[in-house]
Amino acid sequence: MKATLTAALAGIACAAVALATAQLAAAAVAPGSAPVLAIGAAVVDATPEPLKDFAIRTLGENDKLVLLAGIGLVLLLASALTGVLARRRIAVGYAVLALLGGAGAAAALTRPAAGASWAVPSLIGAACGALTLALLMRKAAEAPVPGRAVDRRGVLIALAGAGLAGAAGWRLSGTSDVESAREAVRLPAPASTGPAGIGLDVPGITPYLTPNADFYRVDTALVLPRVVPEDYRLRIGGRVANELEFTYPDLLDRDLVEREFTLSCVSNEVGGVLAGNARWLGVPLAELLAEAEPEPGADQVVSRSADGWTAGTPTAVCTDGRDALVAVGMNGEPLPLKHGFPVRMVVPGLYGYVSATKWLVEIELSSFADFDAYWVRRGWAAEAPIKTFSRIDTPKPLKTIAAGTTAVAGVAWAQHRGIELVQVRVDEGEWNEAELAPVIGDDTWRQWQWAWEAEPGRHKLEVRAADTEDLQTEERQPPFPDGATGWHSVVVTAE
Ligand SMILES: Nc1nc2c(c(=O)[nH]1)N[C@H]1C(S)=C(S)[C@@H](COP(=O)(O)O)O[C@H]1N2
Ligand SMILES: [Mo]
Repeated sequence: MKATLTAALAGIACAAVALATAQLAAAAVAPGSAPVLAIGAAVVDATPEPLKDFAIRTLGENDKLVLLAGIGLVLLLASALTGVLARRRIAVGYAVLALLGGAGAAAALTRPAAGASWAVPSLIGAACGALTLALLMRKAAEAPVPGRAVDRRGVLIALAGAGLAGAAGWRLSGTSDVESAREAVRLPAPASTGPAGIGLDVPGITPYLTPNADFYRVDTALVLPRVVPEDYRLRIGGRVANELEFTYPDLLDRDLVEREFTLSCVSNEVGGVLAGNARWLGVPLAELLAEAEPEPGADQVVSRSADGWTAGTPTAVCTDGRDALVAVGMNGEPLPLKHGFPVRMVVPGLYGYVSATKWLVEIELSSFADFDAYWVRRGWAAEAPIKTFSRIDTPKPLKTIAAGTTAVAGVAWAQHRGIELVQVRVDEGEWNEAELAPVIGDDTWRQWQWAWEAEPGRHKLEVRAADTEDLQTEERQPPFPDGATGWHSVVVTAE
């Protein structure tokens, strides 16, 4: 029993050494090339749509953490079992390490941003794991001994060494250098500043401008891509007359514009919070495209991130006069790392997955016929204008409130069409018109409020909005494939 336990620990120690040395090697190659991250990313890409949707819905921003913890737990159990089996037949241990190294290398090589060197960390890890196994499980000198003798002190040393190497690798492949580069950035003053909206002041309402720290985050990146401004290049190519390339200072030296508008995610459910309103600073995308001169028929602007994610935006939308930006700033700061530092795209009126590429490194003119972007390949709509949405932020669902005058308030959005009307009703009665906050244009969300004389009892509140043309539809639709529809409702009790 005790020998089995030691063997299990030895298995875990070998896996830990393999992963730690791989992490250390990945710090030199690219953070995404570490085997667990590469396998995790491959799993994310291969996960069927309904499961991914379920994960985003139930786990929210913790989905990545849960995935990595899951992989970690599987590895822990598998390596313990391997250790036990390897004591009888050491070849089992070598085979599992080879399998793990091969899987890690293969997963790393299939990452869109990978070069041949991305296989190296997994292979180094597997080799170091195998060496550790050979050292820990020596042939027992005196026969007959059932299986090999496991070097117990060696196991502890291996575990400690793996801990140190892993911590060093993790630190080195982290983002602290990008963080300090970001802190050193001084953004120039905008050449053109748009109007600033003013919010309604109702307790519990979503603020008009979303602070960066509260801004929703959605992306496929398990580790934040590390893009330092010093090495930054934005390439514009594909079907254009002039290929262009810009450094980060090139972009900052241009006439920057600052505009407020709302970004929202296609995965947002009815009542969901995957939207934010910010002040974006950047270069008008239309200017860059005009200099590149797209060829006729190049109807899709494909934007690519440092980690190989892609979005496809209609060229016509990018050049129709709206504030489509190659953005460098968000609410007066350089873009936060999570939101695409140093450069991202943002286009008012389209869901993020077809327009808002973070860690932007390439703009390629193509056509919708020739290229499907990341989520389009997975069945989501190729063109995705934002659907009219309205939400009750206060009172909160299932709250007990005091009967009498109660502020019912929230936000509504229909970017680039604009919100014209918001209505609220109680218990499916008459619709009441809400008071709307003044807005600066059609591209930002609009706060609203309505004073409700709440009678004691349980009530259902419902909201709906209208843009310049249509009333928001009551028909419930899930986010897939082009955005959710339906009215948001909350049930509260007044006492
Ligand atoms: N590189 C990259 N950019 C990306 C994504 C991504 O997965 N990778 N996701 C997009 C999606 S689906 C949305 S809704 C927005 C969200 O931007 P935010 O995280 O800054 O709110 O980013 C977009 N840009
Ligand atoms: Mo999204």
